[in-house]
Amino acid sequence: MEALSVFTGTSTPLLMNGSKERIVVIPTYNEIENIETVLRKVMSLEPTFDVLIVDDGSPDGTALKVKQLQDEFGDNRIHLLERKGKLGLGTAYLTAFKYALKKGYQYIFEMDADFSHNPDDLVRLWRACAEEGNDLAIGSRYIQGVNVVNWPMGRVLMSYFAGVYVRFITGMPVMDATAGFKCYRRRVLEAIDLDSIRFVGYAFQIEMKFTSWKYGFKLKEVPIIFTDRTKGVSKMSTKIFKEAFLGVIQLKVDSFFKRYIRESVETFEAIKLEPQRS
Ligand SMILES: Nc1nc2c(ncn2[C@@H]2O[C@H](COP(=O)(O)OP(=O)(O)OP(=O)(O)O)[C@@H](O)[C@H]2O)c(=O)[nH]1
Ligand SMILES: [Mg+2]
Repeated sequence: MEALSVFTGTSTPLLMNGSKERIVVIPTYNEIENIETVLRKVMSLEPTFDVLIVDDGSPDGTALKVKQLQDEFGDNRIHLLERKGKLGLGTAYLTAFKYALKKGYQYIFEMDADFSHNPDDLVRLWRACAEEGNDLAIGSRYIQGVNVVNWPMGRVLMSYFAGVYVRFITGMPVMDATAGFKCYRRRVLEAIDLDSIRFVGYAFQIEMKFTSWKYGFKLKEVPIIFTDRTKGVSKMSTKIFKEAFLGVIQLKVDSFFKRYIRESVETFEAIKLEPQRS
């Protein structure tokens, strides 16, 4: 049954079935070696973070393990969306964002399952939004030197120069454009037309930051240390790389023809509000 919503005068409905604060979206494909440890770690954090796993039919039984942990922690703390096949990171996140908005979450996080992102940093990302008034906090590898552990030099250079390239083409002042460790305030995801987001890989991460920035939201890079996965297999491919390379130019060109007007905004002093519809 649909949750009843009460309009509060802001863009955020209060759900009658209990509005929740924080949810961490973790897309998974064959992460059986990491999933239990990462879920237990997130469940132990203070303040509490709920989790939404989007599993793309992992043949290694990742979803089954998630269900066992749901029995232990409750399906109101660990949520699971199962999709039939490997449909890509971008659509996994978009499906998850819609789910999290519908459930009433205020802060929605992106994190990988493979411990490249340290779950303890979720608290720092949340604080950057909740206490410092930012709308999108980005766990950044390149804001204080280069903080990448155990990646081959070629991959570090590619990732670093991807950021330089994105800044050069788009003008967006973000050092780590492909970062996938983030905290969104819900109003960012409410403002963006999620169905218009078209990229799936690293370009998806760039597109979400670029669109948030164009809408005038406050982005903040929070320094993190990124560590290469020690368990499981990488899903990085040259297709993902090509999509990002050409996608950035496409994003910039399209932005000349697009108007970024927020239709539903909350009153917030740090943000210059667009005129609201009566
Ligand atoms: N649902 C879903 N999750 C995916 C898909 N591809 C990757 N993932 C997950 O997305 C997260 C990031 O993928 P990774 O393979 O770690 O990609 P990466 O960090 O660029 O590469 P490595 O660190 O080298 O593995 C992990 O939690 C993966 O399990 C996909 O098609 N669908
Ligand atoms: Mg990874």
